[in-house]
Amino acid sequence: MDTFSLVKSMLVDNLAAGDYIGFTFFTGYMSMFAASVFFFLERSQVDGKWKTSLLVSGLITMIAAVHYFYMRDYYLATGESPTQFRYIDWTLTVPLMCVEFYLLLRPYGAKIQTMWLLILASVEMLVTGYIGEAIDPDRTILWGFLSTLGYLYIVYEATAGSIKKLADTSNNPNVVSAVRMLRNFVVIGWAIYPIGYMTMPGNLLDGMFNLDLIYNIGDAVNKIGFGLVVYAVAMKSTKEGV
Ligand SMILES: *C/C=C(C)/C=C/C=C(C)/C=C/C1=C(C)CCCC1(C)C
Repeated sequence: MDTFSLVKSMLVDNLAAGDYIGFTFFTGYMSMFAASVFFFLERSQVDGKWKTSLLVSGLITMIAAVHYFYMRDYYLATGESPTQFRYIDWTLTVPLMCVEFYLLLRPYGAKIQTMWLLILASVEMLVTGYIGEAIDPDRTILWGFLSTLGYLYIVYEATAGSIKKLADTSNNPNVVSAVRMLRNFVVIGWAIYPIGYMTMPGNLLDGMFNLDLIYNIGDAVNKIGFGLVVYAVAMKSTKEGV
């Protein structure tokens, strides 16, 4: 291969017209990248106690952007799901999303133990999901079920457990509404992932949708959305001086 075609093949030039799955890999990458720049730069606008939260928002989208960079190329080169990259990304970003809850509620008595339990549940959810997708695809339903237990624990914490209780007793309306919005992302936005998973061969929605399409949309909505909620509460609190 001559240098020109080599360079050309390295620069992804094979996004076919009508490849809407590839399209979402590109927009996922670019929107996540742009969101990171935004969150990092906006850190200077918010009060000191919010800076870590905004940093974490930016790290979540940045880690995702880097993985989308690779996932996009992997998908274009092979036409297959970049399952490994996907799960590496999630194993880093989902625990960081759990950290966002903790950071919001730390001033109101959130315990570090609560954060670790959320992280543990998210890792359980992702490890079992990965096994079902990549290692033991003959038993996707069993692994999907085990994964759902971890997910339900996080949903429980956010809707009725200590996260919810701490938010209620915080007496800070900004924090209450931010936690409520993050909870909605977890309950509604994250529920899109098991739907993607169930489109795998042999599972309940076998072939009904494309798994990558669902995961890509879910990632952009949830990761950027989470960051924007945190950004909004940080700006509002900074302006109001609370
Ligand atoms: C930024 C990435 C996020 C928020 C990823 C979230 C992923 C999930 C909530 C995945 C959940 C799954 C189940 C509940 C069951 C089937 C297997 C999974 C891993 C797709």
